Amino acid sequence: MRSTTLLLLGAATFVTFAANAQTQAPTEDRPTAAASFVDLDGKTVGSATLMDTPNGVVIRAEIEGLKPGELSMHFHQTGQCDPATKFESAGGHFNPANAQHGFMNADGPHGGDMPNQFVGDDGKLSVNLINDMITIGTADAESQRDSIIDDDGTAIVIHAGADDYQSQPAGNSGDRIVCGVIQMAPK
Ligand SMILES: [Cu+2]
Repeated sequence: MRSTTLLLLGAATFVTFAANAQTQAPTEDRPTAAASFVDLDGKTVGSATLMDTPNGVVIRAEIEGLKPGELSMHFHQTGQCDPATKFESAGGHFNPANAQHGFMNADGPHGGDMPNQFVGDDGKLSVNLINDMITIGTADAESQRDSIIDDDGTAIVIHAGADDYQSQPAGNSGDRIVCGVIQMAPK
């Protein structure tokens, strides 16, 4: 009799613990990632943090030493930022869905497309946006989000000019001037 009571108590404790873990899982287990940006001289000019959410990836970034005005920023398909190649090493836009480039394109956009950004007179860019086409977790068929964490990595590339949101393949956005490789945060 006594041992049965103890067993029941043990089972009840376990059930309570399991229920708590399940409630907390969605926020605690969200993956995060980061990037360190370099310019064409290979100098570090800023950093970004990426946070997965149920609705896309929040990107926060601080970059300095830029020319004031409008410029563009995309995810590119390869996680290699080699200044010697003028960041051509990062490949084309992240685009596993084989869409066309641009928010103005009925057959677009690329998963890596993002809105233009503005650099202040102090040469600093402060980014806080959500890209709802991607995930840094597992690709999600239901939401049609593709994971940017793949075999050859992914990079964020900043171009010298604004994206016109329609020209192929990259919005006529000018030279690649800053690049950062996405690194998964350790678990
Ligand atoms: Cu680009």
